[in-house]
Amino acid sequence: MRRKLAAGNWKMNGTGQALSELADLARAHPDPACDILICPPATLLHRAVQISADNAINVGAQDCHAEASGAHTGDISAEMILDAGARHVILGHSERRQDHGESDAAVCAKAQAALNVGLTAIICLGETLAQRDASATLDIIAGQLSGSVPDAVTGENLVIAYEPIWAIGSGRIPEPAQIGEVHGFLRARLKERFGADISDAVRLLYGGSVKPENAAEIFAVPDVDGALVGGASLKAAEFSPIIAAL
Ligand code: G2H
Repeated sequence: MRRKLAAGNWKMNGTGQALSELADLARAHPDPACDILICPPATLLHRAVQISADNAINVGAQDCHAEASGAHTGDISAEMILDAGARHVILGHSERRQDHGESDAAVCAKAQAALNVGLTAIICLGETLAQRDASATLDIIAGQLSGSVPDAVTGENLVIAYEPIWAIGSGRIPEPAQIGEVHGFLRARLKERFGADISDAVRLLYGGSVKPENAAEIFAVPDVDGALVGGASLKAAEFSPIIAAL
C-alpha cells in the first residue's frame, strides 16, 4: 500500500524567516497520516533539515546536477543534497525544462545521479495547453516518462508528479476525469516497463494550483497518491488543510 505524500515546492521563495512556517507545520502535524515533504531553496536545506530532525517533516531539494562533482559553477550535486540531510529531489519541473532548456535526457541523467546516492527522485512531467488542445497529452506524457525516468528505479525511490503546465500557478485545474486519465496511463506505462511490483510502489502526485478548496476533489481521483504544491505550500496555514485532506 502506497503511503500518501504531500510535497511542498517553495520554488525561489523564502529566506531564513520562512523557516518559521516549517516549524508551524511540524507543530500542526506531529503524527501525520501521510508523508510530508518540504522542498525549500537550496540555501535553506540544511536549516530546514535541522528544524525537521525531531519531527515528521521530510526535506528535499528542487534540482541537482547530473555529475557527481566538477567545474559547474552555481550547481549542486546529489551528494551535496544528501550531505545537507535531505532525502528527496525534484527533477524536471516545467520551470526548469522551460527556463533552463532541460531535455528529457538531461532530467534522466540527473535522476540517475540522485538514485546513485540514495535520494528519491520526484520527476515532473506535463503538457502545455496547446498540446492538450491538440489531443496530444498522452503522447507527450509517454515521451516524457520514457525519456526522463532511468532504468534503475526500485519503486520506492521514484515519485512522478503530473503537472499540466497550463495549471501551474494559474488557478485552473483539470477535470478529475482528466487527472485520472493521465494517472491511470502513467501507472499502466510504468507497469509495462518495470513490472507490477515496481509500478505499484511508485507514488503519482498531481501538481498545479492545488489549494485547500480543491484538494479533496483531486485526492479522490484514483491513482492520485498526493500532491506537489507550489504557492499554497508557502504558508503553514494554507498547506495544513491540504495535508489533512489526504
Ligand atoms: C506546480 C506547483 C508546484 P503551484 O509548479 O510544483 O505550483 O501549486 O503554485 O501551481
